[in-house]
Amino acid sequence: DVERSQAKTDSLPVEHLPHPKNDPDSIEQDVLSKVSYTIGADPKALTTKQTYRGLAWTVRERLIDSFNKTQEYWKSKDPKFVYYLSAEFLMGRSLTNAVYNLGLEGEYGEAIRKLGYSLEDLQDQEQNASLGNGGLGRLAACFMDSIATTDLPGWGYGIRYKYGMFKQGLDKGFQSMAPDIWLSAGNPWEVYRPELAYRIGFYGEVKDGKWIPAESVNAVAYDNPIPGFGTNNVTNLRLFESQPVNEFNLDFFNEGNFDEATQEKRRAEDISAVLYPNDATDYGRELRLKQQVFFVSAAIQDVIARFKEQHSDFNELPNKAVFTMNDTHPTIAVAELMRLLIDQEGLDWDNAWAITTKTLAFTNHTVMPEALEKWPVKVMTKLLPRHMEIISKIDSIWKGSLADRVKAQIEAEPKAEAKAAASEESSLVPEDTEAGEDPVDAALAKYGIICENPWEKGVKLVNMAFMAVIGSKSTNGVAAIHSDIIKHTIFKDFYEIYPEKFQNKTNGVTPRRWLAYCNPGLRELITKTLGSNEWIKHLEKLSGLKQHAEDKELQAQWRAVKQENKQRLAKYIKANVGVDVPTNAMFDVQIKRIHEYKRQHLNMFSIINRYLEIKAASPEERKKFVPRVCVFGGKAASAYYMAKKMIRLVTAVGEVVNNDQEVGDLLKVVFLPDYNVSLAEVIIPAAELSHHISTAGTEGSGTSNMKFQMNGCLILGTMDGANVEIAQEIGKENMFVFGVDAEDVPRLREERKDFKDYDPRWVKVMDSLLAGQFGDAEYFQDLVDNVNDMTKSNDWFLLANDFADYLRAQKDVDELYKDQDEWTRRSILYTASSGFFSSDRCIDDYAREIWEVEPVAVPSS
Ligand code: H2P
Repeated sequence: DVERSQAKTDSLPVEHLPHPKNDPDSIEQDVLSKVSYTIGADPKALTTKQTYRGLAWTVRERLIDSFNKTQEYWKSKDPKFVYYLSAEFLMGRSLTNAVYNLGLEGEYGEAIRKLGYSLEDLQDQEQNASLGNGGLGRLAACFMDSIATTDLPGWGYGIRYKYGMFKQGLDKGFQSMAPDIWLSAGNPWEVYRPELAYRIGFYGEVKDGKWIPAESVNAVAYDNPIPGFGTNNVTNLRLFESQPVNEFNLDFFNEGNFDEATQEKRRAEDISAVLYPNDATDYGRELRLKQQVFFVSAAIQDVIARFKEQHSDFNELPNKAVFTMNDTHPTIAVAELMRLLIDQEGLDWDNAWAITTKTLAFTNHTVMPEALEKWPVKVMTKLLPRHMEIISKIDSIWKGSLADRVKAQIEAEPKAEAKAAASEESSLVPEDTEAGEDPVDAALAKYGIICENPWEKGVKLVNMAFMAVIGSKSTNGVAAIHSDIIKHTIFKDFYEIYPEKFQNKTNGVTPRRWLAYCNPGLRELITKTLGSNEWIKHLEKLSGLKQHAEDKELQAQWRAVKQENKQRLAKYIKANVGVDVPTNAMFDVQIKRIHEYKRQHLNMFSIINRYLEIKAASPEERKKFVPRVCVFGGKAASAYYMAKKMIRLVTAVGEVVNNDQEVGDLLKVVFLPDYNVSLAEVIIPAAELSHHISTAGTEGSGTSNMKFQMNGCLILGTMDGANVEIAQEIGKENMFVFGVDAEDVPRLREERKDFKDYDPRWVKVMDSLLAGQFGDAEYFQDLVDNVNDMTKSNDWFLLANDFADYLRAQKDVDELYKDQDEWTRRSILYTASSGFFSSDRCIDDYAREIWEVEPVAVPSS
């Protein structure tokens, strides 16, 4: 077997391979060599792009060098690993991050200078790896950085989407979408592993307990080395590409049947083509499920294959591996791990179940119903017949135990009392059991994995989140308030049965990318003030800044850094959307996925109000306004009608306001298209005020709030998600807090039908929109109706309710901004209090309290 035979390397000096040298001259030589022999360019006439590519290949070599050593060392130690399963990894660019994390910024800086460039020039040539949508994917990327930095044996697993999610543009102010062709110039940050291919089956039938898929693809691996900071460890993000088993049908082709000749290839490639294909069609929905089982199966097969290299007893698996299911997308892992253990490894059901429930962990990131996936049993049975069998069995065992519990409860308490006690904590008997309905049936209908679709009678669904809770060893939320909410709402009864399974892990972000590298001015100032750069790895050390917060000299330097960052952003705005923005104005930002619960439209309504107030003011009064530049960024999901309208609202208002001579520099409104990691790295350091204004109880955590905080940007927010903990760290009085509390939301929603208490300013804003002051009144009609017309909708996210208090908070912001010393003192305090929100802290919490994985640092050789 030639393919499997080993090359005769015994006599070769493999130990003495020429490891790359890291002095500037060697790096420069290396770049020229890569440019010539890898890129094939003429080193005497290099373009910036070619120089970037050559340089990136040199960094890649250094990464791989440490990557190989790390993997080899880990193999020799055989520690327990965490595997992070995620449909999204929003990595952004790699160059700067890799050079700095490898600790080679000085050497590379000099080598690049000799070539006539700066690191910034070259990094701008790199395409963003936008394999994610928003916070969920960026959190996964931050976690990879922290897993590597804190020396944890841990890998990420996901999909190598060929076209990312989509590239967002603006077409006459409306969102336009195009494929994100991010791989067009090749990708030096990945290592293709054609020899690592796993077979993934779909459709077909189960005969005598054996699944015979009707369609199969290969999941082929690409490794993305992830360097830690201040360590030798370089870990791995393994992404899979879907490839056909049979690439090309020559017979069809020769018959002139060209389409069919490549049909299998196209169907296979669809699976790893785009993130979140539009799920408005049946094929789109099925494709999403295919994607999920595709990467989950490949990942688990891969882990089992490596496990078997060193072990033969599967009872050892939970001591060697733990999988985190990042939200519901990877939750098919419960059925897939069961299937592989039973069908391929020959374990019996009970043994497989015991292993599965010790090896999987589940993180819930949101209570939004659209993200709590429920797959129709019909779709699941067609696409994954064997999985469906397993799920049905899990469900029936679960329902059996649930029925026993309910019966026991009913027997323990007389009926009337059982009903009364059903209200809060201690009963599985559903509160809303209808008269005559059997309480056991009612409980099973409510908490079963397989349940009836409430909107379509007779249609059965698989509740993936319920399966995840039942099939894993722990379930956690991503901020204290969110973890509490899920225990009392979506997973209430599971919490009652398994209180010990539920945990909180407040999110964090990596201070490398989100402070040290994106804000070099502040990095230098912090390091100078603290006398060391240890804070980059131990973020809690930032608290040392507190004692300097009132130092006038530091405040002046702090402001100077912010001013420089504002200028950089102003330049970007001018270059990309053509608007001149004054850099003496307050830079006021809201950047995140566009969604009604995140309430970008609430922000817009307050901007319209500001505009109307400026217009109504006399020239003398206008001088009192604090000038603002309002910046928005974020994508609307392809099938999300209202979110697209929210984008148009920003651009429509911008078109009027930015061209109004009377308003001049007092107000500018810009929407920056194609918001991504690199753009965030420009916006966040420049921001002075940021909005985190979701209706209380709706945002899982938020992570941009943490990034803004680290960069000394003040926060205007509701008591929601991690805002609550940020307020605790900085002192609530230092944050601009407004809006109702989460516990009041259900009641207020009930009362909405009778809401009449509209603030007069709200009425004016709505009227201005409906009168067409910002163009096309008809287009904005349903956006307005949704929040303003209780006969048509009920303002579910409580905009009208929170509006007046929001304006009050905005006023506080303006007043404080006039006192620049106090503003800067708070800004310093924000940064100083951000230590808790490092993803290093968060990962450490996961490692100790859920994963039970310990650091294994590669020693320096
Ligand atoms: C989600 C939540 C955020 C959370 C993030 C990471 C799904 O991200 O909504 O509140 O911080 O996961 O846990 P996003 O909305 O940004 O896509």
